Amino acid sequence: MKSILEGRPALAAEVNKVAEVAGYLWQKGWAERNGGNITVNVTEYVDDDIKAMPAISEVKQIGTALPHLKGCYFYCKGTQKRMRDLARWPMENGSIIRILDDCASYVIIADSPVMPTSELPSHLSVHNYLIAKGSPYKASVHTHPIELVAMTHCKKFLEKDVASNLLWSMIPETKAFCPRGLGIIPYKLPSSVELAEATIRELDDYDVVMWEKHGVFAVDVDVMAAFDQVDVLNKSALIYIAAKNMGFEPDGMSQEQMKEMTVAFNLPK
Ligand code: 2HA
Ligand code: ZN
Repeated sequence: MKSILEGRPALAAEVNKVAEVAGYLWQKGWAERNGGNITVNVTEYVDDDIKAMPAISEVKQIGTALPHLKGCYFYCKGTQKRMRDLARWPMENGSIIRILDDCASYVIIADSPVMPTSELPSHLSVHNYLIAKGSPYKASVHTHPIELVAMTHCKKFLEKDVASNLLWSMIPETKAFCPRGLGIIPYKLPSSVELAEATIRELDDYDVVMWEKHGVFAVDVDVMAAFDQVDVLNKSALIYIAAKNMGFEPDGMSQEQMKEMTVAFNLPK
């Protein structure tokens, strides 16, 4: 069977980026079993032949109407699929879906009828919100980074921007490459509408939000950039832990040094 990626190098490059990131998530220990999910808005790579491709699934309901997704196409990790398998076979562990004109349902169009992630309603709600806002962001990544999740088991790190300020102060690159910091969402049932709604509200102020005692949800222009933001934050958490393991509380960069960074690199806050 011919893959939708054949003869479409730009679309193939986007899907291959998802596979590369899925491999990193597994290697980092952030993607046990089927943990985590990735969706990418690939509408810009869709040609007339793709638009004419028949559905290979029945019509599925999203569970909510998302008016800005009319005619959009997404690559989605499959439900119950493993990141480590997706890393090698992205079109067997994920699929491309078409949102139908009612904006409340979708069909799978390629390559095989792999059902999308259990977090599809929250991922698609986020994409709907990003389009409504005119954002250039096309990718969303949910994963379980060990040290960042561990931090959410401590109440002080759940207060607004306490974790952000600590993580920024561990190494200059974290503020430079994750300038909006880490939003915090108090514990909510995985896959719930409440979690999706809270995530969207928090994405107004942050590119990476932490679901307490569960994992992060990150958005950016592509899947690699979203991964990078989580990676720099978790690197900072590792530096913090390394210092604690050496037996001291790390000093952190001073507020002056952080302000100097914000001005020198023209960062948002
Ligand atoms: O898809 O991580 O939160 C597996 C998950 C759900
Ligand atoms: Zn999860």
